[in-house]
Amino acid sequence: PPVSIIGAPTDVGAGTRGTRMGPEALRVAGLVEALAARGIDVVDRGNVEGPRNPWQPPVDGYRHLDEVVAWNRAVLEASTRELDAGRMPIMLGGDHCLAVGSIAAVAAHCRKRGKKLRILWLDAHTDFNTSDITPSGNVHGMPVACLCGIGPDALTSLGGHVPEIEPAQVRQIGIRSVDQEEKRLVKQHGLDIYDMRYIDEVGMKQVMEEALAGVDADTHLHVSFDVDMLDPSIAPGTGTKVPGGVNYREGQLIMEMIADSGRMGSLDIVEVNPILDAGNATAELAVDLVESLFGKSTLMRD
Ligand code: DIR
Ligand code: MN
Ligand code: MN
Ligand code: MN
Repeated sequence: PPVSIIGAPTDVGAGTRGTRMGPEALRVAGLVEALAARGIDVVDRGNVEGPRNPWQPPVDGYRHLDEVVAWNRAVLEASTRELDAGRMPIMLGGDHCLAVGSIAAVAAHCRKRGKKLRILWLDAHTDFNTSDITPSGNVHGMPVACLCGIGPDALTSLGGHVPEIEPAQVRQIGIRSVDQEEKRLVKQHGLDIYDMRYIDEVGMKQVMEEALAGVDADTHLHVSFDVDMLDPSIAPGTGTKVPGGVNYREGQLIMEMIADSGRMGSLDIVEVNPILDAGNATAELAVDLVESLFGKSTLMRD
């Protein structure tokens, strides 16, 4: 399908500032041109707008909740518009709190069309914290819980359907940092987690086969790509780096196998923080991986 780029330049959900520059970093790295060069009909819709980052400590376990809600509302509206027009939204973050809005839009779209929804959550973190257990108050550590109906009303009911998704629809890949209480919660809710140990043990090919199992012609695949899934040695431009991440070849294989499925209907690229980067290496790597996500491969394969 045709593609629409939506920028969401904010860091209100994070504990380090700078992801507000993520959309521009990805544009400067040539995202739009790379997609156009693959023959894709791509339009850059520019950026949605929202409140400035007030840079305050958490209140009742949330940092900047009102601002997070406002940005997510803007992302929800912009994503819904593209999905209604039959286009594939690519949301450029911004921090990962914005996936509440992008995925709420996709979930509503799937309910309307009677489509199954599968979410691939590519991340070092499970992002399943709540205000009671969060070590930081940063909402970018909470979006999966919010989408599953656990969180503040303003976020869980943003799209008008609670919960927006079931844990069984989610596959998390690249995980290696889960907070103590968060571990209990993801286990309790039965999230399907492919952590780095499992990737080491069975290899990325088997991981992706398992994560994509059951994805069929009636499935809308949403990919939520937090660049901190990648090893910090190749992706230093992000705020919460964790050693021992997905390497370059594993990253390419993830994207190529998603492309082979032919079912991706929406994408988030989040947590790119050019302030922390080596040049613009992380955005450039993200663009390289997105090219694979859209079918660029070394040879023709069948
Ligand atoms: C940590 C970090 N689990 C938190 N989370 C991040 O603050 O909740 N998620 N960085 O992407
Ligand atoms: Mn994340
Ligand atoms: Mn992360
Ligand atoms: Mn994060």
